[in-house]
Amino acid sequence: MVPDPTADSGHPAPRPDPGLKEELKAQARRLGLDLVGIARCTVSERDRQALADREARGFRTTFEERDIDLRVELDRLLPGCQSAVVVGIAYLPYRPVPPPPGEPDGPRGRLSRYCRGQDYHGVLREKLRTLARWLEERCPGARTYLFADTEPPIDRSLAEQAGLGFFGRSTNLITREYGTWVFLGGLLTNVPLEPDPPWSGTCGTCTRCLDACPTGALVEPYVLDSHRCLSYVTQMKGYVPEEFRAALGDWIFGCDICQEVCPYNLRPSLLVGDHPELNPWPEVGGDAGPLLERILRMTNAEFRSVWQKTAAGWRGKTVLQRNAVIALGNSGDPRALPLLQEALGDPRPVIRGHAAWALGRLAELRPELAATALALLREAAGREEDPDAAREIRAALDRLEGRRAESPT
Ligand code: B12
Repeated sequence: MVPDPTADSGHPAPRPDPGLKEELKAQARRLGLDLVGIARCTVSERDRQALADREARGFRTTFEERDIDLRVELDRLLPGCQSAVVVGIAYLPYRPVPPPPGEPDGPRGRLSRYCRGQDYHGVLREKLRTLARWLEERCPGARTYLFADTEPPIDRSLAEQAGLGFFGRSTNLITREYGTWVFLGGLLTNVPLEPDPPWSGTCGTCTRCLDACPTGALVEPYVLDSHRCLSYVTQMKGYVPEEFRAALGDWIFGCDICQEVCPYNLRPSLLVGDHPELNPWPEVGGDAGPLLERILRMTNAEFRSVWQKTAAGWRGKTVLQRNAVIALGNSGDPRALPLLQEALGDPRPVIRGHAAWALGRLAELRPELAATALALLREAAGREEDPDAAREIRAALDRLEGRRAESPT
């Protein structure tokens, strides 16, 4: 059945209106949307192919819509869809944020820039909803479909088509003004709007992102094996595959390595965002990052009142605490030892299991702690009843005992 573009409004489909596009863009900027461009709602065969290849190679995550047609045929989402109004909001902070005054010192974790302040989804959605209402009032018969990360459209592809930036080899969208530090979203609409020209930026011969990725997740330029990407690893539930634990270093949610090394993000002319709500919160440690001890000991109430309001909260408290345990091991800081001892007695097996690995890792980095770590692990092995946690403890013991046997006395 051919969708009826006049459906549910009672108005005829909106007609081209030459002044509308600039008015709409001005309105978007007034709302604090830093970048705005228009794309046509045509099917991109590159998108379809990229999604099919990704599926075939096992690179799709469970965070994405499975139905490829729904992701590329945009009028399935909004019948009669003519244009995509694509927006970007810059999140590189405009001022430094220190940790809360008087906070004790200790090993800290690193949060990716995208989750240090208020959850961007809410910030972006509110602005987009206001923009949608404006368009619907300004243009009788206008209908809109909002997208911002969690909906089927491929946000970066629409942003590229709308002239906001170009696909870098890291698969991140690189913008002229803010480099990659932008969140993307937009509105599909049945209003016809003149598309903007794409920006033909290029990575030239640069492969810094591919070279810097500690897990080799960028398997080819423009192709990410999502399951190797540390950003994904910090967001997965359950046991983190061992090969990624040391590579995580101090990252406890998300990873910015491929963005930090990008020359487009290192230009002196790079602009910063002016959105205080997206700036790092002191409650999550400001620019210094959160104290791992605080994460490990946080209550459900603290999780709800702080972390759940950032983009680092959606996978729950246990995932964050598991990541903090891994980071403690990687810290090489002797102050991590009593915290890991505590984690080894946690009621959740997944925390005990990672604490065992982390103790082993700490002892590897600080050989003077090996005897204590061994004693703690042997004690834990004697009382552990959960098979997965017991396997982790055994593995940590084997590695430590093996190393001690090898090392000269
Ligand atoms: C699933 C997902 C993830 C997964 C997989 C990421 C991925 N690269 O696909 C994981 C969890 C790993 C992830 C990580 C991150 N994500 Co994410 N993620 C998404 C999500 C929900 C879907 C992505 C998707 O559809 N991929 C599908 C495939 C097809 O895309 P692709 O692999 O990039 O393929 C394209 C290119 O490779 C290109 N291409 C292919 N070949 C060629 C050849 C040439 C010559 C060229 C030019 C291009 C090109 O075309 C393909 C599309 O047609 C989007 C939101 C959304 N709905 O779009 C956010 C989104 C992409 N994520 C975002 C962010 C911020 C991140 C992180 C930076 C977060 C962090 N700091 O930890 C990292 C970046 C990691 C990385 N290098 O991509 C932003 C990106 C903003 C930007 N400026 O690019 C988005 C758009 C969310 C948003 N609305 O703001 N993410």
